[in-house]
Amino acid sequence: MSSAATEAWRMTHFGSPANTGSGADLGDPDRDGIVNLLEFATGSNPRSSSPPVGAPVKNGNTVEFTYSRPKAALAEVTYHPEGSLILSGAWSSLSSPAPS
Ligand SMILES: [Ca+2]
Repeated sequence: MSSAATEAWRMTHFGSPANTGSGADLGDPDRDGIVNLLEFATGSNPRSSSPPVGAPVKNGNTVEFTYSRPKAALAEVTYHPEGSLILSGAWSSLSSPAPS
């Protein structure tokens, strides 16, 4: 992915707008298991180990999953949350989050 917001984000964190090396979309220079594209999409710091993206929380009979979506990423990233009732089952789309 390459656009104005992602290039600016790479400049801020890696000193270059290029989608290569440490700043590549699938790079994980802080080795926290979260690739740069997901760090950008959820607003975490790609140069410092971050906790997992969101955490499911039981609320009555539902499970809520909350994650951050920075405004800069909303213009460039399409979010498609998916879920499964069993770990070995097929994943299916969940309701899309409301824009914010
Ligand atoms: Ca990372």
